[in-house]
Amino acid sequence: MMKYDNDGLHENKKNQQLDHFRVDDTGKKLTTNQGLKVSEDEHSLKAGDRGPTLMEDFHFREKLTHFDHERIPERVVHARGFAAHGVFELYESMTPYTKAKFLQDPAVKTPVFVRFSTVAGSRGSGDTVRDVRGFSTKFYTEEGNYDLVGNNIPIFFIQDAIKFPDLVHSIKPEPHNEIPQAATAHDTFWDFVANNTESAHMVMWHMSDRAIPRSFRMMEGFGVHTFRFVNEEGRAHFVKFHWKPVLGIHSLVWDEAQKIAGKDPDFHRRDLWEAIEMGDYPEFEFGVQIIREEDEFMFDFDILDPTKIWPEEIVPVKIIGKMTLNRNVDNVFAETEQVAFHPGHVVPGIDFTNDPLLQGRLFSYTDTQLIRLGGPNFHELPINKAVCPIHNNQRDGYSRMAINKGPVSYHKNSMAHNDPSPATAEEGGYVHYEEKVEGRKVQRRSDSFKDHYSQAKLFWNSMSEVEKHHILQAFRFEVGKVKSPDIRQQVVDMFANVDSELARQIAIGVGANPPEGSTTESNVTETSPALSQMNTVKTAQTRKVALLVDNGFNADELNLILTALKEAGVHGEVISRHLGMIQSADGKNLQVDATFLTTDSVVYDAVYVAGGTESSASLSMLKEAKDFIADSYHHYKTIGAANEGVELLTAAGISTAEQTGAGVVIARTEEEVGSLSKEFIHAIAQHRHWARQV
Ligand code: HDD
Repeated sequence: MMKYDNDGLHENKKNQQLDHFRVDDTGKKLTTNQGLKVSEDEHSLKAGDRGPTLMEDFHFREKLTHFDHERIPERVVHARGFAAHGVFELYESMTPYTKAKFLQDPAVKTPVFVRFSTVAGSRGSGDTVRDVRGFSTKFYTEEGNYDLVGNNIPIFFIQDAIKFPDLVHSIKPEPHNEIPQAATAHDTFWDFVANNTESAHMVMWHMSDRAIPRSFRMMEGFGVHTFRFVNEEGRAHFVKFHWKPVLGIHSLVWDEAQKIAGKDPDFHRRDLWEAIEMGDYPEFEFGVQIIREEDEFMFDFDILDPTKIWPEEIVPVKIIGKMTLNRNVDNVFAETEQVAFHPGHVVPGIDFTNDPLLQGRLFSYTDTQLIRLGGPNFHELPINKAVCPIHNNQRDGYSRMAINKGPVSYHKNSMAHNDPSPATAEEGGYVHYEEKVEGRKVQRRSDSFKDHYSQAKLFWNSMSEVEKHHILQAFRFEVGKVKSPDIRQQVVDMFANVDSELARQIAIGVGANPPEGSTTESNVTETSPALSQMNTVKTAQTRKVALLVDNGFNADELNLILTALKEAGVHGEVISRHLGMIQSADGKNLQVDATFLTTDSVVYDAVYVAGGTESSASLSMLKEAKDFIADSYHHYKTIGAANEGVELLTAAGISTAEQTGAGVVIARTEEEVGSLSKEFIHAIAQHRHWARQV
């Protein structure tokens, strides 16, 4: 019987389809893959108690053989990823622009599967490395699967797909020693950058906080390329796709990101998994930027150049729908690993443009699935299977699931009356947009793709002082790890074309010569406020707070805080010396969630120190407790304390007197305790307190 679905989000067509494939072993007897019940699973069949194992033991052979073949090649890029199911809902019909069925009727809910990823690291690498994040969405529409295979950065390193293998070879660990893993802070990457100047804009984003997101739930997504919307009348518009996180765009700080990579390498996947399990369903609004075909050449950048954004202040993002991720996968291999995305999986009403990066991607993605998933039938895997019927003349191949009936598997024919027959546009057949194309065959960069620095400068201009400082520090870290002085110098000289002061500051940090003069510096003075994370949504919802508590705490005060946090949708975890129960001064029990040994400040958004003479005195003796608070402070996080808890802040070296207003929220009187929780939650919503960054 189907579960009652009170919000209509869970029971969609894809979920129902997947239900046929889900297997639950609870209460079942062990069988072989042939269905034979097995009577022994610990001892192989041997000739005598101490004798050799017999070939005849088919169960042993099957078990070992399957195990020996359990691994498939990881993705050549985006190997480490994590995914979830959800639903897409439209706010308003896009009929004037596109005939795509899933973008017509706001009543239609489209099932989606979304995979987030890092790019450079292998499957077992850390989550919080400095890297671009993949953001791939498969819409299971009634007209077939539509894949939006994007990133959390709106542009790309290169303009032509022919350079993709070179880019990736330079980013990946160096082949002679496979160092470093999942990091771009090494010679080959920066050598590539300095010799391929179209990467300048992307590198600015990559050095910014965008490359160290706080959560998959708190980053934007972009289709990057310019696509085409085509409506029922055959009229086309250029379109760019955006995902906007409802929780805002927030990042880690670099020191914290590096520490999390050791303390909890699964930080981002755990965050997504737990949010969905707790019902904090991640939400992203879907936006489109639209340009009329006749306006193609109106801009001072080429709208087909994938190293360029369409500034939102010039071409506004129209929000047209929302995606909610509401179900974790049942099996990571079957779903997250076997899902096969492809920018070429389109539906009628969505078409391509001549962006040369997009054109090359249209080849690469099917090709890679053939080696990764072992043949041409990967579309039959449950996670990839469309929710509409599939009929064609393709047959056979490894692991074919469909049993196609009849002798005819060719077109045209008379024996089967041409079935399956092509559909007309009116019947939903995909008709490629009839773009007029004329020209000579050439192998060169279009003149309109040659400006590599203007938008890099626009990005730099749009950053707050805090963000600029982070970018500079990231350059100094990354380029500072480059061994070749020549490459370090080349990078400094290249970024002098963006901003000479930035280049001079990088030079100081990495022991290079400052750029001479500023004659080549881009003269762009505009800003795009939409690019700065300072202007994003601020909310405390779904944030995680560590409550430092020990025996003898003040139960009334802590309860006040815990209730307020819960009401604000903030999650509190009690941290103490040991697991189990601790007792308040008036004898109330409290369950401990983690200890100073099993967790760390870096995995929380804020810290609160409970009052109570005994509790505070006990934690003051503990170096780990003081480090916890000091680290939170150095990572600009909100710190709260009441009554005797304030003394622990002092013991941790935090001057409470001066720091009021910079995210240190304290209460010493009964009255102050009353308003503390409100101030504390407001401070958490600020994400970080940059006033401390001096
Ligand atoms: Fe790509 C995977 C995003 C350029 C070739 N790419 C992959 C994934 C994402 C992107 C999110 C992971 C999909 C998943 O979760 O399974 N790629 C991008 C974006 C690009 C881009 C936003 C530029 C705008 N990619 C790009 C180019 C090529 C590729 C130019 C080759 C010509 N990408 C691949 C690939 C991958 C891939 C090798 C590896 C695994 C896969 O496809 O399924 O084919």
